[in-house]
Amino acid sequence: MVKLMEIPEEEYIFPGTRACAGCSMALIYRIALKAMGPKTIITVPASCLTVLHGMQGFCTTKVSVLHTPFATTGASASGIVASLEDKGLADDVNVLAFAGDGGTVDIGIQSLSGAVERGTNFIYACYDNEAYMNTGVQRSGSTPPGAYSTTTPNGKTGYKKNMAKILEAHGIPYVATAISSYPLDLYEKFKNAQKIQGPKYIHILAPCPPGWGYNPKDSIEIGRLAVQTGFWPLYEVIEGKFILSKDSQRFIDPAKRKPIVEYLNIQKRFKDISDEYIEQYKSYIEAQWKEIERRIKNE
Ligand SMILES: Cc1ncc(C[n+]2csc(CCOP(=O)(O)OP(=O)(O)O)c2C)c(N)n1
Ligand SMILES: [Mg+2]
Repeated sequence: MVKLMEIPEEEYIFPGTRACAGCSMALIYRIALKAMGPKTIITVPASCLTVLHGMQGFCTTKVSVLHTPFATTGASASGIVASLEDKGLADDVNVLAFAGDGGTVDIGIQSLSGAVERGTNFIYACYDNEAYMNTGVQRSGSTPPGAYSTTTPNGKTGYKKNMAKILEAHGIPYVATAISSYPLDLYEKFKNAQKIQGPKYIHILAPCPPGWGYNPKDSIEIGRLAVQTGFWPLYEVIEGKFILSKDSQRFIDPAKRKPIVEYLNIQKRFKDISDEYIEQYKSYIEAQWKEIERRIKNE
């Protein structure tokens, strides 16, 4: 795994962004941009990430960012790549799409699917704070069961879409999951993705203090618990081969996993979660790891 000293000191985000205190999306973006380097063009739809960039006339990043309508991130990335190809610059410049869960798993899914199917050479990163946070915490297809949001006041019913699997089913050469609390793993995944030609997808869980209801100082700890309880496994699928990431490997042993309630109980959005839902989380985690074990054995 990459070492801390290998992470470039150069920052691509200027200090004083408009992100909330403890925002893990801002941390994810900071690390991803270090991995991407200066020759990168980013496309971003409406989201908290738009807000991070500042008011019109200002830009928080040292690299170029195109703000695109909510549903169009994938299409806009294809357009940027086509224009770079036209100018003979495509081998020299990275194209990065960066979108929230609402903009990815719901409203932007057709555009992303199309870009991927066209074979666009880009990285699409979804930072998943599990709701439409920028507009006041409305539920998305990525909100987990039992979570309070302003549109699910009694807790979300149903399930969380597994977007990494949906992208894997497109047959693309690189899919990964990551989280803000394991920054070296996150950095390495952006580096690994860059080495591969074609569409690459990274789905990153992004704890959100106001949306999830916890003290901003706990962002890193909550993200660690997502991994340590087995809820959020870190992995890569490279050319169809499943690789469990180092930071998740010990949780293949159920005895090493922390109880899921440790993750749920420190978030206000799960304050009224029923025992039935807690049992559902336990079975989900168990089934998820059985599948991971099967995949590791078969490959
Ligand atoms: C077509 C369209 N519909 C609705 C909006 C309003 N809107 C802006 S950001 C946003 C929420 C985005 O949610 P998500 O993609 O999860 O990103 P987050 O805000 O959580 O970072 C919404 C609904 C919009 N800008 N355009
Ligand atoms: Mg969101």
